[in-house]
Amino acid sequence: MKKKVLAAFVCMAMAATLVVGCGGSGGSGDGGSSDGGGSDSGSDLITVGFSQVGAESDWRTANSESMKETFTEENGYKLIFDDAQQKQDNQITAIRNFINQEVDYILLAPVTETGWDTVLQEAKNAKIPVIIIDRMVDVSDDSLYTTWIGTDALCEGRKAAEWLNAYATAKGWDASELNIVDIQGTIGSTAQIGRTQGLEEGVEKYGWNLLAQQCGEFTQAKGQEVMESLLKQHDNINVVYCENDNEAFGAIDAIEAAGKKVGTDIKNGEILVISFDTTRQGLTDTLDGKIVCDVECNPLHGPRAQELIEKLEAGEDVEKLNYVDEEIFTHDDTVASVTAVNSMDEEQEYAVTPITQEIIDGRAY
Ligand code: GYE
Repeated sequence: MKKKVLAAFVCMAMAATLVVGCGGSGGSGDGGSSDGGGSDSGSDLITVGFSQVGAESDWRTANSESMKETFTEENGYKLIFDDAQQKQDNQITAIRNFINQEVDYILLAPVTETGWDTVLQEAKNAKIPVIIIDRMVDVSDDSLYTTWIGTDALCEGRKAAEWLNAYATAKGWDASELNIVDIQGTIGSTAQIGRTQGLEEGVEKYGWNLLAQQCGEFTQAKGQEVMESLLKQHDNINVVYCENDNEAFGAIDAIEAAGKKVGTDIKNGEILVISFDTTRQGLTDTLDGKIVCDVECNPLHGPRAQELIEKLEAGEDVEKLNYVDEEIFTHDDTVASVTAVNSMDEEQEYAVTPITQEIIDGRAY
């Protein structure tokens, strides 16, 4: 499988030409539902049913906004948006509704990887192309979906682990001194599977102590609850690996409420926080030193999904897997770059960027 990077500016350029690009490409139908946003007066809108995981995190909110801003009537689309509230059953029901409504495309951001074969076979039988967004699906037959766009969660985890090793080495910390807890994301989601694996590989490779792994469901509330209980069980935690920013916000609150400090001075009792997503708040916490390393995961998939649909409408081939390029941001400049292997088994060097207010101000989410 080949890697294809969809740079945001290319998508923006595509978006600018969209009105011309998709006019008149109606496909199999306009959909029957009226819950997707306004009147569908024209007959040439492309109807897109999007089954979203939920609204568990700031990342997810930015992702939903990106999709809603992209698939507008002005852009030639009718969007039927369904929030599944983190439940796969709700997603399966939504997909069946989209099939009944004869949408032109089904977009699915799957909560977990498994359990999709039956309903995606139904979509295939109805000849509706399915585009998987963000997390992946693990299906027995790859032809059950047309294409996927999202993040390389395993590579993100490896970047974080390699950064931790480089940081610890630079600080002169012995691997055996690192006592890590892992607040995991929704179990069985691509983001959790990849980020957990990246950490576990680091533990295996470098000999850190992994004290505990517990699910924080990618939410701030659960991240806080889990961290509170972990602090009660272990008095020697000096690294918290949070599998998204919202969990990190909760974990930081729990650490501070317990009278401890977050930061890099682990020899004097501070707890070093690692996170993923690089939301504005996450990066603000990175600037403040509350999070020391935040690995980017970009949620702005609307224009990228739109570009894929335009190609399909034009009868062009699209790559099966479309990974988005992502960066690493840190509080300080101790580590300049890390080398990690991505999901296509390519070893790459990734720059590590010390965060600035300018970078935060320039971010869309
Ligand atoms: O990191 C998290 C969200 O699947 C990549 O889901 C996504 C993850 C993201 O809830 O914040």
